[in-house]
Amino acid sequence: MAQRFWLLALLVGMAGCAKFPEQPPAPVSRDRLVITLTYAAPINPAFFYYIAVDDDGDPLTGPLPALTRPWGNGWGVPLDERLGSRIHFFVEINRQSAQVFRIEVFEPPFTVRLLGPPLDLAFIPQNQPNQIRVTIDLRQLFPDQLPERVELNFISVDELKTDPYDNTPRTGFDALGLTGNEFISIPLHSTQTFRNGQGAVSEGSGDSRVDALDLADWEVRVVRGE
Ligand SMILES: [Ca+2]
Ligand SMILES: [Ca+2]
Repeated sequence: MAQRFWLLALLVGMAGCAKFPEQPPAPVSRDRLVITLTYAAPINPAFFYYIAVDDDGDPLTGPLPALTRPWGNGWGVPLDERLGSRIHFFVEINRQSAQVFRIEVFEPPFTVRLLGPPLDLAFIPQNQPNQIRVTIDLRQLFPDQLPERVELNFISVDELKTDPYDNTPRTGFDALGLTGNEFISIPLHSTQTFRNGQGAVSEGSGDSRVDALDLADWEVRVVRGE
């Protein structure tokens, strides 16, 4: 009886194998963005650091920070045709961790979908880091087809402004350009590195009231299929 049971178990096991062959692990995407952000002072874990991405193909629109009412999603302006602002994806870095989100509804309260953590997150140096390096899997954002280019902004804020009646302008922030109202347009067609100062947008320290929010330098490395 016991023998019969084992034979049956073996047969069931084999049937299981035949039905569900072991799948090789899905290959990790080789299409990536490696973004390095350097701040004027060590990162404050309580502050919010965003990499905002616009993929509409229009280099004249891009992610802008929310500096006055209405407060957008608390830190950025997901959609405003008059300002030329658009944010479709973003990475949020807070409390020493990072998550990637997609904005799904372009109306308040700007419903988002969590896509998961980025491929990699590093704080450099380990002690008192003033640099954040995020590696984004481009296929996590664009599973079907990569856009020709994306517009990026690096927006850091000391708090999320969520009170719609809050009339005080934002003071603790930084983003690209002297006023924060600039962004960069990065082509994705080949492996290339883009650095601060190469194009029209030059970012330096001294344009934020808070050193831990003051973006001093950036680098974007596009990696395609290596
Ligand atoms: Ca755009
Ligand atoms: Ca700055």
